[in-house]
Amino acid sequence: MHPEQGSPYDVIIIGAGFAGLYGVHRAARAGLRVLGLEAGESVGGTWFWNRYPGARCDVESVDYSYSFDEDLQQSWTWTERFAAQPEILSYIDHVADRFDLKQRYRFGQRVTAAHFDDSTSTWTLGTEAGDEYRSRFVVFATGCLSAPIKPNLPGVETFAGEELFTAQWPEEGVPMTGKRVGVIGTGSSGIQVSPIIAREARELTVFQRSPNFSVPVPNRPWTEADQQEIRATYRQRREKSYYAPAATPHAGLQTKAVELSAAEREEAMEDRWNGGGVLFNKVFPDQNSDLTANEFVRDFAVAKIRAKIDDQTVADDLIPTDHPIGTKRICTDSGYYEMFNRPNVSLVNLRREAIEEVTPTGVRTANRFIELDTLVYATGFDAMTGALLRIDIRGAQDARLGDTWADGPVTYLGFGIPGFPNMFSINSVGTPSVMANMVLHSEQQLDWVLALVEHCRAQGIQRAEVHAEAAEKWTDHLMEVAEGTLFVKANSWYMGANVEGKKRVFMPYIGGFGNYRRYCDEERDGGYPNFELTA
Ligand code: N01
Repeated sequence: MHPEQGSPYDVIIIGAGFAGLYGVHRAARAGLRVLGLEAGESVGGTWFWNRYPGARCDVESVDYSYSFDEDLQQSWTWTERFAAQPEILSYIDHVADRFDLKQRYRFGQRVTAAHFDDSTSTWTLGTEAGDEYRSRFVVFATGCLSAPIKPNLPGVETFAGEELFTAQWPEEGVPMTGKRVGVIGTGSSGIQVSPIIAREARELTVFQRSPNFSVPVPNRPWTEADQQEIRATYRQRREKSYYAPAATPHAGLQTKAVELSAAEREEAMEDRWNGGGVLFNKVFPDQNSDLTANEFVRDFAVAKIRAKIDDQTVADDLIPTDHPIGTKRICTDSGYYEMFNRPNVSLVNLRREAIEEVTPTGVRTANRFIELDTLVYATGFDAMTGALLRIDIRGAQDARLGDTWADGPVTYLGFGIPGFPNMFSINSVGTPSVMANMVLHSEQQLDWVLALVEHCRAQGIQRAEVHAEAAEKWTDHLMEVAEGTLFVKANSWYMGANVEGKKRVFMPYIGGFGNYRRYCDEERDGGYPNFELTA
C-alpha cells in the first residue's frame, strides 16, 4: 500500500455516479475536506459503465436530473423525453465540470478494502491499485446495480468469439453487421439491447430463461413549447416530487381498480401504457397488493403484447406466467416484441431446452447447437448488497460486513449499519432507491448524511454509530411493508433471488419515497436519537 500523506479527510465518498458526485459537491460546499474515489476512469457511475446500444432511462429526462441548483436546472436542455445513455453521461460530465468536481476525485481507484480503526475512529481505504486513504467518515455511493454477474455456465470460459457484457460495454462501440449474435438474459438490459443488435446482425438468438413484461417507451424529442413549459414550471414539478411515492411528479389514480367500471379501468390502463416508462406499474393503488387488481393490469398488458407478435407460439414463450405483473421490474423497450417477427431473430426458451454448455464456437442447448460469433451477457447484477460485499469492509472490533449480514442485510434507513461507525451506505437496502427516481433520491440521501457529518463536526463528535435496535426495527418494518404487497411473490433481484445462496429478503423500502423521507427528516430534526454520537 502507498498511504497518502497528511491528516485524514473529513469524508471520503466512493463512487462518481449521480449520488457520489452530488455528495462531493455538497461536502465541498459545506467546507468539508472531501475526497472522491471512483473505479472508472471518469464520472457517470451506472451511465459510465452501461454503454450498450439502446440504453435509455425509464424515468423522464426532466425528472431524472439534479434539482439542487436552479441555474443548472434552467440552463440544461434535454433533447428527448426519455434520455439515452450518451445524453445522460454528457449531462453528468457537464455537472462535474460546471462545479469543478473532477479535481476532487481520484479515478481508476477501485476500493477493495475499508477498515475502521477503533482507536482513532477513522477509516482506512485500500484500492486495487495499492493506494491507501484515511478519513473520519466514509460514504459508499457504490450503486445498487453495479456488481455485474457472469453466469456460471459449463464451458463459459472456453468461448473463443467476441464476449460482451451490457454492464461493461466497450466505449468505442461494437459493429454487429454480418455477425451471428447470442444474447443471454431478458431483463431490462437484454430487452433494450436486442432490437438494436437485430437490426445489424446476420442472426440474433435470444436465450430466455424467464420472460419479463415490457412497456414500449413513448419517446419523442421535446419541442420548443415543451422546453418553455418545463422551465416555467420546474420548481412546481420538483415540489410535487420531493415527497411523492416515486420522487416524480406523476401521481397514480386514487381509486382502487376493483372499484372502477371495466371501461374506466381500460381507459386508465391505456393512458398509463401510452405514458410509458415505469408508470404502468402504478396505474391503480391496489395493483401491487391485490391479485384481482393485478390481473386486470396483467390481462391488459398481455393483450398488447400478443398484438405485436405474429407467431402466437412465440408470444406464449414471451409472456410471463410466474409472477404478478410489476413484481419484477417492468422493462421498457423500443420494438422488443416486434423484433421476434424478423426472419433473422429467434428465441430459445431455456425452460424447455436448457443451456448444456458454451463451447469455443457457440452454445449447446438440450436440443441443438447454435454457432455464434458474439455472445452478449445481459445477465444482471448482485443488486443492492453486491457492490458493498465485494469490498472487504471491517467495522468496529474488526467485524466483517459479510459476517454481520450473513443472515440478510440490516440497516437503519439504509444509511447506518450497527457495528460500522462513521460509515454510511447510500441508496442502500432499506431505502426506496430502485423504486424511485434515483437522482432526487440521491440528493436526499447525501443531504441527510452530510448534515449528520456537519453536525458531528460542529459538535466535536468523532464517532457516530446507529443503535442495533433501531436497525432491527427498521429492517422488520421493511419486510412487514413488503409482505403486505405482491412483491414478495416473485423471484426477483429485489428479493436477492437471482444470486445463488443469497438470503431472500425484500431489499428496497416499498412504503414510498415521501414516507421514507419523513422518517429521515424526523431522525435528523430530533437530533439523531437512534445514533450513538461520541465526542
Ligand atoms: O438484469 P436482470 P438487467 N442463464 O437481473 C438472465 C435496471 N435497468 O441488467 O430471470 C440464462 O433484470 C435472467 O434470467 P432469470 C432495472 O432496474 C434499467 O437486465 O434469472 N439466463 C434475466 O433474464 C433492471 O431491473 C434499465 O431467469 C440468465 C437476465 O439474465 C435492473 O437494472 C435498463 C442466467 C438478467 O436480468 C437489472 O436489469 C437496464 C443464466 N445462467 C437496467 N443468469 C432501464 O430501462 C441470468 N440470466 C432504465
